[in-house]
Amino acid sequence: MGRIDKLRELEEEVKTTKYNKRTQHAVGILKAQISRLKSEIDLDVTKKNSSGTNQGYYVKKTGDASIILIGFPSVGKSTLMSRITGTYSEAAAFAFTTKTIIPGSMKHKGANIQILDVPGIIQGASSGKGRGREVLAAARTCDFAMIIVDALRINEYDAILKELYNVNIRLNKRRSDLQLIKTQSGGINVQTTVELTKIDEELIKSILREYRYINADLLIREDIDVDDLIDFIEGNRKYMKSILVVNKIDLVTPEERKRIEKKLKSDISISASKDYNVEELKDLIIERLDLMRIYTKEINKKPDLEEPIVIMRNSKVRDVCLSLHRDFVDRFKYARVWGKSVKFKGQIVGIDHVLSDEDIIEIHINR
Ligand SMILES: Nc1nc2c(ncn2[C@@H]2O[C@H](COP(=O)(O)OP(=O)(O)OP(=O)(O)O)[C@@H](O)[C@H]2O)c(=O)[nH]1
Ligand SMILES: [Mg+2]
Repeated sequence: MGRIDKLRELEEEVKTTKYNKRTQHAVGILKAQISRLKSEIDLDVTKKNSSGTNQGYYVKKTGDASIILIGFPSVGKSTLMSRITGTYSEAAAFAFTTKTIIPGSMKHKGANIQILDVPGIIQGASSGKGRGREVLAAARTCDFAMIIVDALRINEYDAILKELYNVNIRLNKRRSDLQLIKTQSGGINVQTTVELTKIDEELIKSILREYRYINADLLIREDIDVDDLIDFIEGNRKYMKSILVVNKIDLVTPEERKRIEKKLKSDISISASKDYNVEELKDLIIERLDLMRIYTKEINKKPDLEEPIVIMRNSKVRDVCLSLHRDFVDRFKYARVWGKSVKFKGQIVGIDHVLSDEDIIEIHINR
C-alpha cells in the first residue's frame, strides 16, 4: 500500500473510532502515526518542488509585518484589500477572481503592514484542491492571519480552520512548554510539574515510541493533550496569531449579526464594500500585531526619535540588526540599550537580548 493510501486508512480509522476513555490510547497512537506519515509525505512534496516542478508563490517580504487574507472564494478579500491598502485587486461576483498572490501595504499608526491578497481556499485545499497548497504555504510565511468569513456563509469557518490545521498552522497558540532530551539508556522518563488531565503517562510513552524515542527524559510543565505533544515532537508547526473578520455584515439584520458574532466569537464585523467598520479593523490589526518601536542611535550621536524601527513585540537585538542590514548579524560585537528592557542606561547587551517598546539601541559592529 502506498503512503497516501495508508494515510487515508488511518484517518478513516480515527474518524470511525468512538472517542472515550477506553479508546483514548489507541486514538492517540493513531494520531501520532498519521502525523508522522504526513510529515514524510510533505517532505517528499517539498523535495519534488524544489527540483523545479512547482515553485509555488514567492512574495518578497516588505514592511514591519505581514498579514495574509484567508477565506473561501468571494467572501470579499480583494474588496477589503483594495480598501485598506490602496492597491487595486480585482473583485467580482464569481469565485476564484484572484488567481495569484497580490501584495499591498497598509500604512497605519506609524506601522507599514504588508497585506497579501490570495486566491480563495476551499474544503480540501490542504490536500491540493484549487490553489490551496500554495496559498497555505504562503500563509506559513506570514506573521498574522486575517480570516474572513461571509456573513451569509458562516458555516465555512470550520472548514477554514481545518485546512489551516492540516498544513500545521496553529492559530493563537504557542508551542507547549516541554523539554525532551534523548538519553543513552534508562528508557523513557516522564516528569511533570502539573497534573495531567488529558493524557496519561502510558500514552505519552507510546507516542514517543512511535517517534522512535527509546531512551529520553521528558519534562512537562503544562496540562497538554495528545495533539500538543505531537505538535511539540514534530517541531515544524507554525504558530500564528489571527483575527476573525465577518464581512458583508450589510446583508444581515441586526439580530442575525448578534447571532453570528456570538456563534463564531468573531473579532469584528465589517462591510468592505460599504466601508463600514474598516477603520476600526485597521486599528484592531495594529493592536493585535503587538508591534513595538525601537529607536536607533549612532555612536556619540543623539538617537533618531523621528523614525523608529517598527518590529514585533519581544523581538531581539538580532531582529533589529536584520531589519537594518544582514551584515550586522555577522559583524555584531555588542549593543548598548537605553529603556525599559535594561537596568542601566546604555547597558551593554548581546545579540539575543529581548527589547522593549521605545528602547533606544546603539549597535557596535566589527569594521
Ligand atoms: N454586500 C456586500 N458585498 C460585498 C462586500 N465585500 C465584497 N462584496 C462583493 O462580493 C463579491 C466578491 O468580492 P471579492 O472581493 O472579489 O471576493 P474575494 O474573496 O477576493 O474572492 P476570490 O478572489 O474569488 O477568492 C464582489 O461582488 C464584491 O463586490 C460587502 O461588504 N458587502
Ligand atoms: Mg479576490
